[in-house]
Amino acid sequence: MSIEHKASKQSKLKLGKILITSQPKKNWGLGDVSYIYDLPMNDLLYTAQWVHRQNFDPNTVQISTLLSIKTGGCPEDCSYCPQSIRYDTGVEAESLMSLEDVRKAAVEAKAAGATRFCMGAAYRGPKDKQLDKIAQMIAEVKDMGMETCATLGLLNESQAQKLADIGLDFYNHNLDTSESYYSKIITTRSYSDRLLTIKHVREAGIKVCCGGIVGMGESRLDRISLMHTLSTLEPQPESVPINQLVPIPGTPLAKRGAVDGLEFVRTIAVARILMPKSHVRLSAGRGEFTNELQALCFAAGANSIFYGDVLLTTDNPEHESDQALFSKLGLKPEEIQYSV
Ligand code: SAM
Ligand code: DTB
Ligand code: SF4
Repeated sequence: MSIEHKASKQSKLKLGKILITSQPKKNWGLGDVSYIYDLPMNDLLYTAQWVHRQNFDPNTVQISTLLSIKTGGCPEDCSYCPQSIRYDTGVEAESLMSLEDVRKAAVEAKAAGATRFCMGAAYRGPKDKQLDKIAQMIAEVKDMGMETCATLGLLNESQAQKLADIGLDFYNHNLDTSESYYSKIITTRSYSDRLLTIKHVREAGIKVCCGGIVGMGESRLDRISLMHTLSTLEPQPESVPINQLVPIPGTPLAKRGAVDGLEFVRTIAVARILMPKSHVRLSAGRGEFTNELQALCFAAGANSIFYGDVLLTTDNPEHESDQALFSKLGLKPEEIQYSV
């Protein structure tokens, strides 16, 4: 038996001068975000749980599965990435997968319980011919009754429209970090390039999946700034992946140590409070988390995971261990909510 999801009938919470409601707010100030981030942990977790319960069943987690449809050989210089051609990481460049192979992988993901299938390509941005092939993959996966997501790099307006026309549900394009730290991580494209792609996706009518990475050597202020930028996108992204850096030998960030687990939990809780209706996803790095840390992240408002033994090129927790964790925590997979 589970308890009533709504924590209380209160419609707001007061945190000092800041009013927390269960609805998305457009005008978060950087000072507000900083105040929330620095709250005593128990107050932060209570607030995040309160917001979460106003909007979601707290025992339900959305399940996405990733497939790298075009691996390696990417010309960009993202310092964290195993797929950049600039770093010697051992990831071989491959060509775009065939439609048949993508179909097989999607059938397996669906059988394993995924409700969203996310196709990733190591491109700066797709060429139109490549996009035509990917559009066919999206159509096939949709026909199987799964939600579709793609992450293909930069898109122009007409490319975003083409993906919308085929029925793509979500496009993932991360801001990765704060605007000021960004140039220390990537030089081959700018923060404004990223924001422009997100605008094209949004204007084409595709739902936005946008988040970042913690543990790249950024300060807490950079994490606060990233959360502020994400939460002031209008409308807020429907899906917010929070990655812990997976340090890849051969990349400039190979030697970065993970952030403290409790700092990661704070980032999740802040995302939940600022973006009350978004799915907040535990993304890369989960393989290094203990069950206890994952449980705290769910308590802080995370309600989505990547499920399956690999992410794009790196390991994810094995599906058996995720099933055991769900069982221990009494979590269940979210069903697809079709919009009409
Ligand atoms: N090439 C496309 C792009 O850059 O938008 C799509 C794929 S890219 C791999 C998607 C995201 O994965 C990146 O924006 C980054 O946030 C995340 N990512 C890549 N490598 C990572 C790593 N080593 N650790 C954590 N996150 C990583
Ligand atoms: C996101 O934010 N994380 C995912 C997905 N979006 C595409 C990718 C994580 C990649 C981790 C490194 C790898 O497996 O290559
Ligand atoms: Fe990796 Fe994407 Fe950057 Fe290419 S654009 S290096 S695939 S994160």
